Amino acid sequence: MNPNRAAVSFTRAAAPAGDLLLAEILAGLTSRPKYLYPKFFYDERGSLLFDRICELPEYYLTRTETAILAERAPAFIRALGPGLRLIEPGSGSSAKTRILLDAMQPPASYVCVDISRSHLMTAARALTERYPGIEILPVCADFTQPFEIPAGTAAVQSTLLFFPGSTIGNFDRSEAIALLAMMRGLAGAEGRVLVGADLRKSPRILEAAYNDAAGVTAEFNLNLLARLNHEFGADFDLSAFMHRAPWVEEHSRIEMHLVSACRQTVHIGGAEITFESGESIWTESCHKYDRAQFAALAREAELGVEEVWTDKEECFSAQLLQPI
Ligand code: AVJ
Repeated sequence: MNPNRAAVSFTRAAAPAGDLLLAEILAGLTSRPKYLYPKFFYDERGSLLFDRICELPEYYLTRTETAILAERAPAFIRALGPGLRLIEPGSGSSAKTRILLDAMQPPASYVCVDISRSHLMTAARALTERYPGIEILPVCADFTQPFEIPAGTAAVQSTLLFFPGSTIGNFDRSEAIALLAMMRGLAGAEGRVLVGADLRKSPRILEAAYNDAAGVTAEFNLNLLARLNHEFGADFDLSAFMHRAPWVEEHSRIEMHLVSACRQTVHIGGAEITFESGESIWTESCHKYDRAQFAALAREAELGVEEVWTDKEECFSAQLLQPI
């Protein structure tokens, strides 16, 4: 009998959050340029496709970050001692988090926050089995909106906000600062924020990572349209849109787009959306920073860089931040 079983309250995670908001979708599709938020990628199939992206030879991010964390995180986590509360916005399958959970000393808790309910629940169940000494507290929420942290039963001595994967790169400057400030607030004056940030590098390497030879990233991007067809009875013809992911130097980011191959009209939620040939839906930005740019960003959120953990090639960084 697992003593923490009762602590994993799946009803707590039952608040509506993962469901697409038609209003948000239509606002994006009727604006110029057309856009959809990357959070919409993560339905069940999208979450699974993202997990496959993480295994691709070209997608160096996950494997590099995992190696950095494996090297640096255990000693850091152990030094924080018992009573640690780990909070992760956008936890997905929580794969990398296990490196941290392995080093945590009971009593401790892990608040995993994700927009994809099925993915969150599967991960939370597995973690409850694997970590009987850690209270697992899943929250199904869109972390770009206010969400509540469940109280839990373990006494909290310190809080670590964990935001890996370069998810921070999906947000433009003001949104990224707001998110970092939100995390600083949750961490508290004595807490820490650990953020994974992909670093600027050769455009060739970056473009390969988002245009993989096996076409998984294209499938992930196009799945957004499949999702609109399923969930809103839209009539997107997936074969009439092309995945494009160029490096845009001026903004230091990869931009993911779905480009219309012809002039066409699509129906969704009672609206008619017309695409010119070559017109795109902007689905994601993946900003890449250098050390100084990231430190400046963090500073705007009143966070100082305590340490930067990186790999030999300085491909990826884990930025350990503290309130200033
Ligand atoms: C989940 C935001 C880290 O920006 O690299 C992967 C998403 N998009 N391939 C990223 C993504 C296309 C990914 N993050």
